[in-house]
Amino acid sequence: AKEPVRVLVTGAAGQIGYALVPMVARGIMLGADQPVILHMLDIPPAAEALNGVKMELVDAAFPLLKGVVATTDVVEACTGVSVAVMVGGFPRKEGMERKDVMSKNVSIYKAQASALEKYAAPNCKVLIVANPANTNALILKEFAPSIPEKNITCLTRLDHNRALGQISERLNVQVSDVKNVIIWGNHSSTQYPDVTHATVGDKPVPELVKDDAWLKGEFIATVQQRGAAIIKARKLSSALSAASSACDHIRDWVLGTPEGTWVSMGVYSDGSYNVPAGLIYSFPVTCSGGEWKIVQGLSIDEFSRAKLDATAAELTEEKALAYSCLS
Ligand code: NAX
Repeated sequence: AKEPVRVLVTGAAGQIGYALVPMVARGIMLGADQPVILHMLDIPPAAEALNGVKMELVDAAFPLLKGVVATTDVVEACTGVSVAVMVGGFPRKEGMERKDVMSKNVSIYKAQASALEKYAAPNCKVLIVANPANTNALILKEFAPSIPEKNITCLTRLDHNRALGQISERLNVQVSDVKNVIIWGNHSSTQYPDVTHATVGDKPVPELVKDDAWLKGEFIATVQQRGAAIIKARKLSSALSAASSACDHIRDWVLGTPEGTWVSMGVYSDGSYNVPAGLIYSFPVTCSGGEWKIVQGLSIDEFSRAKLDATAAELTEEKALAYSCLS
């Protein structure tokens, strides 16, 4: 039998946490043969709720779950973890300035970076879900210099999966038959959902949809605004789809992407596709042997170029705002 892997979920008393921890405990993230020990972190006002989640995990009697740590202590939470899913953060509240929200998250991610660097297992893989996801990931990277930058990523897989879902509904095909959409850039409304290289079977999606105006207009806007549409309908933000996509992200990263298929991940830019180096930016990636690689050589038309640049510009500005919160 395999040794258990320690998985950290921060913000575990929140609504994504509540959907995510049972998925991890059922082997959806790391595989049906991989035992896990869950480390759940939240802040003191949520400690009692966090303990309730722990009680439910015990009650669910998951065969793969070999232990649960529920704590408000960052050091205890980070100790020995090989996977860290960072869902906890400071939400934007009515009337708050962007800079104030950024400032709160910068201090959270700075502190958690240091704890992960000191106490996590070597080669720990980190996924940031909490918004602003790309920039929180960048801060974590900056304040955990001994964690390799290739180990720090942010979640855009939910946007990727939303794009797959929209194409499958439009073409009335199985979502599992749609492949190779791309989310470029920021997990925000400037993200660029790109189907230029997407396929169903061996056919290009643009040829099947035969409606360029829809692809360049409504499709993009629907994916970009999907988070807001869920809030409007549910009066709560996406949770089950976010949790499921976080499992997809880690699973593909650890176990590999299928031959001929890529996924979208927010990763540290090396300047590929003329995206400024030093941003955490969503790219198409393939994974193998526990490492991601940016898919190279895709053609970028003029329409796409402008979209890639616009979302990069937003991230450059967010980065500057984050840095201004440090001083
Ligand atoms: P909730 O408010 O339900 O849960 C957040 C939890 O984090 C709370 O229990 C809170 O006490 C905890 N928390 C706050 N500060 C903490 C800290 N310093 N350490 C540990 N825990 C802390 O939010 P939820 O709906 O679960 O969303 C969580 C985050 O995911 C938000 O930032 C949200 O914006 C972001 N999202 C990101 C998505 C993505 O695709 N990247 C999509 C879904 C989601 O909107």
